Amino acid sequence: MPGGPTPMLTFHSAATQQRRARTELDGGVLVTPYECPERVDLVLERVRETRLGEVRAPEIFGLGPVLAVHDRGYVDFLADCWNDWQAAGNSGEAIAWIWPTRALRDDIIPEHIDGRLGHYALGADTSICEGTFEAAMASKDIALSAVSHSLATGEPAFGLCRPPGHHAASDQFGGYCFFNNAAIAAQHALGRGISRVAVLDVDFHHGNGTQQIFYERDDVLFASLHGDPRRCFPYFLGHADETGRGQGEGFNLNYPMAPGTGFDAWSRALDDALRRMRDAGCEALVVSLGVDAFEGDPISAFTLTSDDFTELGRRLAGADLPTTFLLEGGYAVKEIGINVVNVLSGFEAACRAS
Ligand code: Q9C
Ligand code: ZN
Repeated sequence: MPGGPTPMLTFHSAATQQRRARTELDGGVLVTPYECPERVDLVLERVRETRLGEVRAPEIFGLGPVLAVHDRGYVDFLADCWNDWQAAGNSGEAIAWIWPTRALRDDIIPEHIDGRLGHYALGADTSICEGTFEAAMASKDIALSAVSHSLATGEPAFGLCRPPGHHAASDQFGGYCFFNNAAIAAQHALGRGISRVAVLDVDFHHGNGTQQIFYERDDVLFASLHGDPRRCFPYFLGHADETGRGQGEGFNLNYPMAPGTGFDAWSRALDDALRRMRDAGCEALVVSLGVDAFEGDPISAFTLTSDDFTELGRRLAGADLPTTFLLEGGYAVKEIGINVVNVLSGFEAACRAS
């Protein structure tokens, strides 16, 4: 075709920046969150600078696709949390501080906002502030728009999601995530004539939320490459022996790796995951694209280089599936645009070459 295939579309919305949290509990102090709105500006700038392709606003999908993977009470909690927290007379941002841990009951959801926060939070790292729900709504619309475009055209698409999603479980937020964008997109794909979808999570952290949502299902193959939970967030999920349950047995693949892991070992895990996706007959691919496996990431511990991200893109193109990239983590803010767009242009270059 003259001029080659259609360049990759990026879906973006300024509404993702309505979340501007001021506080993250980190090392016993409240710091400015690593997951900051500038991340989106820099990725967008790089998309434009490299002429990756057109940037489009998302369509509005409402709550239907959210409720297909998240609990109704959880979604209501997120919608009301900031108001309820303020109404209780608090001056700072909403931070969970007590949980239904092993010695307590978790079957009665408290009425008080402090108790509700503990019920619906998986950690204390993620504060809820004004605009959080609105940003999470925009983020899932971006994911849904990207996957819809990819399935309709067969072309790859990039969802510039923020906040990220892969730590969000069916009824819990944390790890900077509220709605599980990748899970929402994968579920949406299944409603559109795809019978099995692969979610490949290359973020440094284990995608605990995506794993939990699909753990007993065989229509979504979830594979995650991540820092060993013995030493890395989220600490309590992501071990290699978590392979799925019931119908889902064999459809959850974890590749935990030691801090310090570089592209050699990391890409062997990647190739194995890609082979398993092929063997399982997956018909579409959703990539949870965190770039915090980067050597310069301030809160992560792998040593991938910017060039390694280009090679990652090339290898993903080898799967030869309709592919949707959704932004997850990546906190080396100065390099985030280069690293994300390297994956996307590596993918495009490999598609053009074949
Ligand atoms: N304040 C994603 O990459 N926080 N989330 C560790 C403690 C948890 C990362 C630092 C890291 C969550 C989407
Ligand atoms: Zn991460």
